[in-house]
Amino acid sequence: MAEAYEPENILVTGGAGFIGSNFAHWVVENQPGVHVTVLDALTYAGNRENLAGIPQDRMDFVHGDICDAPLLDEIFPKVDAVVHFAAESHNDNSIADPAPFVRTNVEGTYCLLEAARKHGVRFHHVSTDEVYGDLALDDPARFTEETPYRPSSPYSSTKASSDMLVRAWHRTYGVRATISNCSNNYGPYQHIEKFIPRQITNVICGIRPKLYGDGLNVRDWIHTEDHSSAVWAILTHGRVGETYLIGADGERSNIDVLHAILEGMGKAADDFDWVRDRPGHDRRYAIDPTKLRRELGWQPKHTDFAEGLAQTIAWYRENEAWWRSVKEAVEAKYAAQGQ
Ligand code: NAD
Ligand code: TDX
Repeated sequence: MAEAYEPENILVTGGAGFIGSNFAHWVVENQPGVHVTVLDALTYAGNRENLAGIPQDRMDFVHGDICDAPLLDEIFPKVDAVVHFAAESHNDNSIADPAPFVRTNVEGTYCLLEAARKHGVRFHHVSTDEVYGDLALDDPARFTEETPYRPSSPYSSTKASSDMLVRAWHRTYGVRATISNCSNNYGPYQHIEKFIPRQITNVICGIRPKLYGDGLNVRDWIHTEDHSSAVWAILTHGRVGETYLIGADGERSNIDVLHAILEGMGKAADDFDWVRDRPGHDRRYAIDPTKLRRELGWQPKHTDFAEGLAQTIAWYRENEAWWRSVKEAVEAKYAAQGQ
């Protein structure tokens, strides 16, 4: 474990999105000496409401774009570290229109790295296991930090590109950077375009859930709160220049997850529609989190998926006002794609 690094002022990009807002809440609740500045463009995926309840003296909110270099020059002198979550994050959107993915994920990360270099700010880059491509269902292997990059989708290829930029800026310019590649997150505040909240809100609305392809694709689920604690462990105790994989041994097929949602919401196991598969759909993701656990002693708290899912279902039931106004448009977009 590296000597502890203790930031006092952190910039959280994408802090009004799903994982970034959960991270901002986690820091405010668990790290009393740390001040958070959120920078978020409030795209369709960002929602100021996600940060409700955070005391004013603990957080500043800046509405702006990570590609705006003059704005970064104003913010960076006030922070010691940036934790970079901002991204276009949805695979299906990247297939329909890749342009915003290249801009935000590649150019945006470049702009932040240049600002970090200029102002001597530490950099934690939040990335995904999708940079490693996919594994066969019968392959005993899991991804490790040594697995070669082999991204499949426009989304994952832009995330892979951003990881490469971070590595180069560390090696060439000495930017003090760490990278984490995490598996699929679930929990509160996730946009209803994503698999789990889409199906939960479908059931609430009386729409049949939609399963792509043969439903056997496997994702390695982790609760977003465990992602937050892992990112904090890497930022404060990780070795500069290193990559850490984050996962919580949560491999499940999509059809198993859907069956758990249907059962948890009182529906029959066959009460869903099979729909068109995602082009280039990755078969299986699986993380070997040995390095993170051994080197940093990190442990997930949410090890019972059924319980985490039940809490997530309850959250979407109790927070209908948070998602209801966008449901129709999300489903219309999917319907136009045959999904
Ligand atoms: P999200 O789509 O819910 O949130 C993204 C946030 O970034 C939004 O608030 C949006 O307004 C903001 N944003 C987008 N473009 C911006 C720009 N140009 N400037 C400033 N802000 C901008 O995404 P998420 O699911 O919370 O993912 C957050 C990060 O975690 C991403 O980098 C993603 O690649 C990574 N990640 C996600 C998962 C997952 O399961 N969702 C898993 C591993 C890694
Ligand atoms: O309606 C659906 N039906 C369905 O079967 C949707 C929306 C998805 N799926 C399938 C596709 C995937 O196999 O469910 C699985 C999960 O889909 P998503 O929620 O779109 O997630 P995924 O594509 O796996 O990517 C997610 O995890 C890695 C995040 O969106 C990424 O940002 C992250 O990097």
